[in-house]
Amino acid sequence: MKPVYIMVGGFLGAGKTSTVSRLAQHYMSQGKRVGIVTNDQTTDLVDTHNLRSQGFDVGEVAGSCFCCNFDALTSTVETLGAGELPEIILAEPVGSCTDLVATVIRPLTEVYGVPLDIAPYGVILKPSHGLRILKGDSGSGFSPKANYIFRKQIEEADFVVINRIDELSADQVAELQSLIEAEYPGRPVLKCSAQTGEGLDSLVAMLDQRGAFGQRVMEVDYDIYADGEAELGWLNSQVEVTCQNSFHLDALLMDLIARLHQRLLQLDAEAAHLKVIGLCDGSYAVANLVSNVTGPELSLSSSTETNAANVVVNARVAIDPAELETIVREELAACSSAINVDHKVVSLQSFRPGRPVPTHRINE
Ligand SMILES: Nc1nc2c(ncn2[C@@H]2O[C@H](COP(=O)(O)OP(=O)(O)OP(=O)(O)O)[C@@H](O)[C@H]2O)c(=O)[nH]1
Ligand SMILES: [Mg+2]
Repeated sequence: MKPVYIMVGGFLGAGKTSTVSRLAQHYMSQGKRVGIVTNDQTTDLVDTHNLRSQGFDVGEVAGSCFCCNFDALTSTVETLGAGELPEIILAEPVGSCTDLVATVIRPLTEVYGVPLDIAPYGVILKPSHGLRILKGDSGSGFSPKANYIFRKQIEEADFVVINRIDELSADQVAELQSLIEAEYPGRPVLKCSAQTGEGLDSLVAMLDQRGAFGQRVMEVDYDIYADGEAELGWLNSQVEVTCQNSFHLDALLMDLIARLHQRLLQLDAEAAHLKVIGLCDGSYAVANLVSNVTGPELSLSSSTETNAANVVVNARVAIDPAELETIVREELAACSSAINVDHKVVSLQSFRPGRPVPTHRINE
């Protein structure tokens, strides 16, 4: 049997990692061997720490996206499993990438030497930005160029998943569905909650289908795509937090996210996704901000008091990266001093993503 390759696409903060985790649990509960590949423009990935902490076999492509470093994707796939490729490979591309059918799926079929069974390509739709972007609201939080990426992601999908239905009204789900169907006909629309697991069965059934999938190659204006991606300030950082007494890990992460949220609101700088993971002694917590209107959320509580933690911060915000770095450094200092803990920034990278230059592009 060829390993099944399942790529879970979607915009920054849409719920890709949460969905990958659900799918991995599902396939492992069926006795299947599962491997995951995460991806980011630089090192120190919250997603990798998060998925590894859940016990999954995770390989990481850090430093460039799957499309621009296709060989790193395939060589990372080959590190998964103990000497034998997993039966299920789940891959999460960077949430600001598009054109993945032409630059990843087709090359996996036509260039890569290892035969894979490629599942239909699904894109997770993020309601907070999706509703505003699909309705054409000028106040989507991002510029038309970033919105272009969001739309292109849906255009190339075999199917679309409206995520977070646990917090949407029936009217909101229906509105999103009709907006998707009107603009992108022919893509089945699933409704799921990666948080509660609702709709997972229909997602698995969709991923089991085979046929004319992974073939929606499209025209992409790489100038608009590059400008849209470069609008985002990107920051990854790893921080050591220590204290003579103990502190609440969850409270520290939530305070940091809440402070950063306030700063972004003051600057009218839209968060695409701010995520922090705190790790200590086998315990971990995750806090997120997926849009300025949504507000901070503790997506995973550790309920832990500790005197030392490793905190990883990943921020993707429509702001100048130097300004983002200043804000993150200031708020790390502020939330540390508020509870009398010491913090040391061990590593920090902030930048705008460079122009995407795919290794392969098969678009006929
Ligand atoms: N309420 C609710 N929250 C969700 C759901 N799916 C994901 N989230 C939350 O949304 C946030 C982002 O989820 P992720 O799975 O990290 O999103 P992502 O697409 O992997 O994000 P990036 O990798 O940064 O692009 C987290 O706080 C999740 O807990 C859902 O179905 N319902
Ligand atoms: Mg993710």
